[in-house]
Amino acid sequence: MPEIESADRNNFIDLSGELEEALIEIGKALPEWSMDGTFLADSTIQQYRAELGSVPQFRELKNALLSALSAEAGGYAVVRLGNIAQALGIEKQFLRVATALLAEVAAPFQPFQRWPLWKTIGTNLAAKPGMSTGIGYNAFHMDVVNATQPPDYTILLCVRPDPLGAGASILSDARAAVSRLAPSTRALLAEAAYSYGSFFELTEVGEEYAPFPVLDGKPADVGFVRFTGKMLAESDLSKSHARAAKELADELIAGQDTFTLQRGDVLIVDQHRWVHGREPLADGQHDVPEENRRVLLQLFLRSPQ
Ligand SMILES: O=C(O)CCC(=O)C(=O)O
Ligand SMILES: [Fe+2]
Repeated sequence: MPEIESADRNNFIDLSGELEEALIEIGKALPEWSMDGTFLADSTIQQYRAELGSVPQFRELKNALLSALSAEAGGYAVVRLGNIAQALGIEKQFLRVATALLAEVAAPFQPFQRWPLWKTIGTNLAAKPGMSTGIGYNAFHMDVVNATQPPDYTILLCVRPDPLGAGASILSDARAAVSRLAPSTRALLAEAAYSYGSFFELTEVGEEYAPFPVLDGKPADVGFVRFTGKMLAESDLSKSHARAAKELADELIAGQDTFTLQRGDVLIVDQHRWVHGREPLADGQHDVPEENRRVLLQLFLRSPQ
């Protein structure tokens, strides 16, 4: 399988060797971060910003990232930090560099109270295959779909891809998919008739939203396409609402981008515009020792109000 099947390469941001070298040095110098409740502390953001400000070419990287995430260009980006990961390992120093970069997009936070800022998503052979740690197809969804204020961005950092070569990421432009639907389908999706999942131990994402409309009628910079393919299988939807959701699911698949994250890749997804998911991991995971299985780290960003 080619590494990128249909993704627009402008969404993939490579760093010059010079910038990589500089960020490796910065990684060794950045202090530990502090949290202020569920958010990265403002003092840390200021400290990290000051350090990055001294790096030649950092401004260009930031501009490339913001432009890949802009409404005009798309809504997701992959920043390729593999060489920095190679030099620093994906441990504290590397995570400080990645956190510093992401803090330039919006405020890093962790709404799941029991997880650290970067939450590990490993591979669990006993998990339901379609769940985040499972080995199956993780259908298109937005994260924290059943909240009144889901995170504005979701971030997935690849620590280790599936060693058997599968588990590609899938991304789809939810706004474009909705625009291809019939008005009658859109009308059904605008009804508060959908629900999915439980809601507990969450902060800074508003209230539980159940039932919710998939289409909230708000402009793309504030509203969401509150969709998760998982509700098709797991929620009790009326026939007509289920059919409307299935039509949206099919359009999301028809327009999907597919690519396999490599070690050190940081995927940033604007949840107001794009949904994400994962192809199944390869067969044979039982023969892969646990320490070699796929691992991602996840965090979220909150845009200024
Ligand atoms: O495994 C993946 O690539 C995606 C995981 C995911 O979307 C999630 O945990 O919310
Ligand atoms: Fe997700």
